[in-house]
Amino acid sequence: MSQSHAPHPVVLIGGGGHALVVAEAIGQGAVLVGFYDDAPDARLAGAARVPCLGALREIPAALEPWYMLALGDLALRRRVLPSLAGARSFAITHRTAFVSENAKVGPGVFVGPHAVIHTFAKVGPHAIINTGAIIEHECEIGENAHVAPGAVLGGNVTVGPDTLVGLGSRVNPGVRIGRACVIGAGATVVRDVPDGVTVVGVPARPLSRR
Ligand code: JB2
Repeated sequence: MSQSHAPHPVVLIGGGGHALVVAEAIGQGAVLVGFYDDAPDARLAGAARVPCLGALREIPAALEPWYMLALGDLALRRRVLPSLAGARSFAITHRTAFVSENAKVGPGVFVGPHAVIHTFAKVGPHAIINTGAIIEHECEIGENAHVAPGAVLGGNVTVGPDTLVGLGSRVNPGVRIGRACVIGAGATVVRDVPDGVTVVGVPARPLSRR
């Protein structure tokens, strides 16, 4: 978005805690005009005085402003995405984040404060690279995955779509994590994780199958 033009109107899908974080990272060139959430008094309305434009089911088929998914719940984000098929998403990178010029970051990705996306990493659409997360060289992050605050991925790690890599966890270089997995907070992942599996602990071991 060029700063020489009028700021582009944008909306957030979600108005809770994650939306507060995303709203604060929106830079010049975009202006937040509202959010959609089932709770009209969601925290974005109260704390940041952003208007609620309607419930999630009321998102117009031809949504004009560009949108950013700002719900933290990955399953809910996945359920809402089809209603946004005709709309245009955009990526938000906090001004303190480092994103290598050789990295590829898809539409709708949020990169939080002090996050690092290193050289030749690829981040799929609508992924969250949250506060202080480190995505080392050549990692591949799937669509709608969430690398939570303080998580560290060594080089060449693969994270599947809809997977949560929990707060402060560590993933050894080259490990492959499947789709819809959960890596528990503080876990250290030393071997591959199949689709749908939750792992916890140091070293991380399976807890349950979703
Ligand atoms: O079906 C629903 C639903 N529909 C709308 N389930 C849930 N859990 N929430 C729903 N919502 C709306 O999502 C709620 O009305 C509320 O405004 C918002 C959830 O806000 P909350 O602050 O609870 O969570 P969040 O999704 O914004 O943030 C979570 O994920 C972030 C990544 C939190 O765990 C944060 O701490 C975290 N940083």
